Amino acid sequence: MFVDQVRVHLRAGNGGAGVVSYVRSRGKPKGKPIGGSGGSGGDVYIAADDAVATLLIYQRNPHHAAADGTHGRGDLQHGRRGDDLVLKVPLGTTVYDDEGTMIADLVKHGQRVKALEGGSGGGGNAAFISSKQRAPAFSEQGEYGDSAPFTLEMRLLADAALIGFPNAGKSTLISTISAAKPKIADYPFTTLEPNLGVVSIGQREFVVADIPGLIEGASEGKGLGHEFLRHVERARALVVLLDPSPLQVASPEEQYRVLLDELQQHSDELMARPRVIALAKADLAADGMDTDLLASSIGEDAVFSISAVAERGIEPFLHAVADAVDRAVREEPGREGFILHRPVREGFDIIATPGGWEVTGRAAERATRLDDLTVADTADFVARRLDRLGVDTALREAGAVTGDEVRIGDLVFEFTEPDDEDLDTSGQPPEGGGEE
Ligand SMILES: Nc1nc2c(ncn2[C@@H]2O[C@H](COP(=O)(O)OP(=O)(O)OP(=O)(O)O)[C@@H](O)[C@H]2O)c(=O)[nH]1
Ligand SMILES: [Mg+2]
Repeated sequence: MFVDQVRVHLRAGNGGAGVVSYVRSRGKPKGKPIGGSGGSGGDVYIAADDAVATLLIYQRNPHHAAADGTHGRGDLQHGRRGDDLVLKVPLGTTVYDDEGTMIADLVKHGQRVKALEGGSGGGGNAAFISSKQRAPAFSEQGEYGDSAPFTLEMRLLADAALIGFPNAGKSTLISTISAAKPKIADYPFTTLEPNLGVVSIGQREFVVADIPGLIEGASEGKGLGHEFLRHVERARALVVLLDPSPLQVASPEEQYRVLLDELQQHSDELMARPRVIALAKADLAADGMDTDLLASSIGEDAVFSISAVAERGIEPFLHAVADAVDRAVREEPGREGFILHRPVREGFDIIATPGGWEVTGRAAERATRLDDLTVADTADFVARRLDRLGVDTALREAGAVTGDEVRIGDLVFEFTEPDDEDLDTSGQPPEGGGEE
């Protein structure tokens, strides 16, 4: 089976934690802080790689994660950064985020998009030494790495798509001109999934797609309409196969009119693609149908007469298809691919909850992820960090009053409105107040 869309669940690495550690010397229980910081978690990239042919592996195995950073240690030993995860995908893969926004179109080998950011490592107590804080007794935990589902879609580009009514002989044709061996039968809708085959003619090679048959109303979803048209969209050139068999309900002229009509209904752009028209099953028509007459009655320059079963007329027809593909490649605007760069969201949000308030956002959550909030020093430090971010002011403006419950990440505390005299401070505690 041919997989062209998968949903993967990816996770960036968590940051390692920082630690609290002090130089120990005899008689002095606490010396200089030497707790190392944690390493950051690995990022997640999605990268086009020409050694990967399909998305099949991800359908079987959709969960992937980058490595976590390791924790810091004493003696100022910092943790190691976690290895990045690089998810290799075939050239021509488009990446959608969970909201359905296309974040990248990866068409060239090595082109890649950073899908998720690893968590930062937490600072060790050595990272928090300052003039006011000579021996910080706290360290930070690592941030969680981001995680999210993504949809990968592989736009399989066939060079030419075989278009025709059900039973027109599309599968029979691809089985004679390539190694593809789809099921062939004398009833409509034998082909339910596209089959691709590589055709060699002279020095040239191209990929042909045999797709489900098309009937009147396909553009409104009749038959296998939408499936059909989705695959036609991806082809550079179109091969229209007309079936002169008396078993077809419509004449070749009528078939051509219906086919073109449906293509146009679906998208005007399809009408501009180079196309080659062939009358199939030439061995059936005893007296041979006049293809010149057919061409002029449908307003085209030429109609090829071919028989896949009798292998008649195939070679000139294939040269014409190869020419059409070449023409399409030349006219193609050249897909450069793109990667969407979005600003990292700064700041925080305040959400009213049934029990009180919740503060979300990376900076605010990070500010509270310290190691032991039961230590007074640590709690003070967190309070100052939140104040500096403007969280207190924002809560007050949102209507928080003393006694309301506030949640930030894992931390839950009671809101306290500042005393009047505190209101004119810039968020810094008064000099010498409360420290050490
Ligand atoms: N006589 C003759 N019969 C053919 C030729 N090509 C195909 N057929 C017959 O036409 C019927 C339909 O052939 P398929 O190749 O399955 O047609 P299809 O267009 O793929 O049909 P769907 O997949 O149902 O859309 C089968 O019975 C084939 O044997 C041909 O060149 N000559
Ligand atoms: Mg078929």
